[in-house]
Amino acid sequence: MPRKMIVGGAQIGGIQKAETREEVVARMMKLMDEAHEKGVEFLVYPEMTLTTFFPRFYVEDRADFDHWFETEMPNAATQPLFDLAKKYKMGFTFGYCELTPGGQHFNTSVIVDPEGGIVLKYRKSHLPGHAEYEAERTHQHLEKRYFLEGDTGFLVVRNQDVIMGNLICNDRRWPEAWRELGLQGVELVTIGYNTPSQNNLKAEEGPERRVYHHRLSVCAGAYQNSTYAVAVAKSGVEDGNHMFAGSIIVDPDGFVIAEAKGEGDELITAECDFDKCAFGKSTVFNFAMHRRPELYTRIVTQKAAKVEV
Ligand code: ING
Repeated sequence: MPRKMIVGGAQIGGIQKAETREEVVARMMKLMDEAHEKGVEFLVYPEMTLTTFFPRFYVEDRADFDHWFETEMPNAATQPLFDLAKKYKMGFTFGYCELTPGGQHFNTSVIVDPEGGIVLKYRKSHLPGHAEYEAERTHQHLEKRYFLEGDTGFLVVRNQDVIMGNLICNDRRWPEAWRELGLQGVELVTIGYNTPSQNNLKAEEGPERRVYHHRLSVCAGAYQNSTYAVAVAKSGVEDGNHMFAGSIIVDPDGFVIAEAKGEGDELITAECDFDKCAFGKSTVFNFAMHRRPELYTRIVTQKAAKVEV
């Protein structure tokens, strides 16, 4: 039985600080309606889909930003989205900011099956940026201030007969993260991201180079682990701050098979044939045949580079 499925990426244009969860969920549902019309069976939304990218703002007391977090999922604001997906028998994944009953703050994403059940919860492992206000930066990027480093590790789940795994934004730049999923046989890696167009320490670096690095990371990760990847942006302008778009669907050979044209709310789709993952996994990236973990000790024992020459 071939495992073909139309997969969608629901790129979300900027979410302004003043926008309510309900307004954002309505935008997400409009894209889900369009996805259903196009036969999409699994839909990928961005990182922090429900709110503006608030880590660009500094607050002294972190509790002042707890209103950006969700204390339960689904909740009143997101239940209509879960209900619509169940009506369409559509699986989906989206990112949101999680505040646990124990008071921990995570940058989280969930995979939801076509019956509306959460079958995987992942918490962002690699937090970019800094924890304190840094005046020399043109923009703040305070994810290390507002989130704990994720504690789930890299997880996969068999959903809709496909081995799926989540990464979030900065994770896509770390090959170790992809390989952790690859070593579990992953066939679809979904990645939501919010990536500012400017380098806040190197003003001359424009969006072109940053979009290149985004595509390079996703295409390499997909190819080197023989998996599909769907990377979806929250993009456009949020209260005057620009984030690049560039949502893409990448096949197991590392080729882009669908990409967004604009930087607003936009659906991209592609038919994925998940049996195509098998060839790379049984030849070039036959891990059992070719890997040398006994030589890779630095990768798991050493955090920083050590230069001894
Ligand atoms: N954003 C960015 C990302 O990893 C970044 C931060 C941009 C890091 C460019 C390095 C270079 O795409 C988030 N939210 O992780």
